[in-house]
Amino acid sequence: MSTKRSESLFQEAQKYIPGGVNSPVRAFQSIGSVPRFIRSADGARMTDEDGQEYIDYVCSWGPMILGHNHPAIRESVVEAASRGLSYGAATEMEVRMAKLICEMVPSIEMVRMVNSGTEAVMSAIRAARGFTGRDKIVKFNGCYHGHSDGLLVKAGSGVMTAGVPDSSGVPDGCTRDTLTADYNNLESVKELFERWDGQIAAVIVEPVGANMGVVLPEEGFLSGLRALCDENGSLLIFDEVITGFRLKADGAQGYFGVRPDLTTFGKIIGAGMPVGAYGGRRDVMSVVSPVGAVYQAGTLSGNPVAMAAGFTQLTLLKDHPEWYQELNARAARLFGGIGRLLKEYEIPAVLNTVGSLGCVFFTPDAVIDYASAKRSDTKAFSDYANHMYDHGIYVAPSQFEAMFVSMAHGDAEIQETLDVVEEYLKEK
Ligand code: KE4
Repeated sequence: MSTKRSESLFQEAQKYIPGGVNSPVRAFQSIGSVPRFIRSADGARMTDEDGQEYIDYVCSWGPMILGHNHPAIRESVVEAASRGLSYGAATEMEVRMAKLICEMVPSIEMVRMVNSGTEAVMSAIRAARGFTGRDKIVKFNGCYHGHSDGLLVKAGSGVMTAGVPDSSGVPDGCTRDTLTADYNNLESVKELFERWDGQIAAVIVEPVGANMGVVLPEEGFLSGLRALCDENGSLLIFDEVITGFRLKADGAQGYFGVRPDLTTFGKIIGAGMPVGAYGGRRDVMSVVSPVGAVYQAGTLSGNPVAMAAGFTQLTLLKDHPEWYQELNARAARLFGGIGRLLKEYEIPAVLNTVGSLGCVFFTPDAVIDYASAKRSDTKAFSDYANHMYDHGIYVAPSQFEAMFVSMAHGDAEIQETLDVVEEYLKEK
């Protein structure tokens, strides 16, 4: 499979863009191969600049749940763009989008559009701090909530102390109020509430961890967080940038039946256009400017062209709840097939899946949190991923990401993928 054009573009790109990419994971560093420069995409497939076609399981990291280049979404973008790209003024489409999100997700009484998941999380945390008058927040090791300073944090020396920066350029002061706990470990959260009694504004969690690979919440974990926040007067924030509108129309909160106070969205909500949002309880959202004292703003927030894309995708999902059963059934066929092959060829690997999200961890042990995820054999993953790329299957170029299945992945794509996986595993 030729990567000549991608290689030359990558060389050129590195002269002008740090690492040659506009987001680090796209550099394919962790699998040590040439990042494929994509030229076009349609349905479940993408074509790179060398003319190679791939079945795509990244789906732009989640947004393309209905597949690439969906005709209704494309037409809505073209129509909106024909009337202008941006006005910096209120538009009817923003009202329709906000109303639709509130209709689809019962916990959302009010919502504010922003331009990325990072911005959604940063703003939700500010609103939680403004509403509670408290400074501390709790996040979980292995969960990623975008690149705002206060969330680029890792566990401090003593787990009871504040987080320490997990990126250079982030002053200690920015992470001093960020406490870290372990996913699926309610005890580690209880200890923080005891140590920082009355000071914790919010707990933020990915209701399904999807940035350490896919890690499912164990029975009672999410409801336990709900109870702890209620007992301590703190807010529960679900970061549904990945799970929102994916697991169900009302996301992971609907799927697991736990109601957060605030939710952050991204990805699917924009259908591939740069859109994020945060929303939830009316009393909490009422602290946000210009109504309340929590400032948050954005030149292109609610951009009419981006709203058209997101509104069309969300409307299609709302009007076709049966698509979730179909999507999850297709994903089950794919992941079930991979699971059977791993077993048949006695590969030391585990498969974590939920709905149309999945991840193969090259470790023989259960992966239930960041520490267990990190025990995976990333060399084995890299070997597997490169085989998949070389045989026309585009998986995430990192062990610590997810596979995304879309409504455009049909039996043909699933069978083709399983054939490539089997070809790889039987050589092991
Ligand atoms: P963005 O700022 O990248 O739109 O969203 C940040 C974010 C927030 N919360 C969750 C749960 C997320 O998964 C993300 C971003 N996800 C990554 C993929 N793991 C984006 C890919 C990338 O960084 O290029």
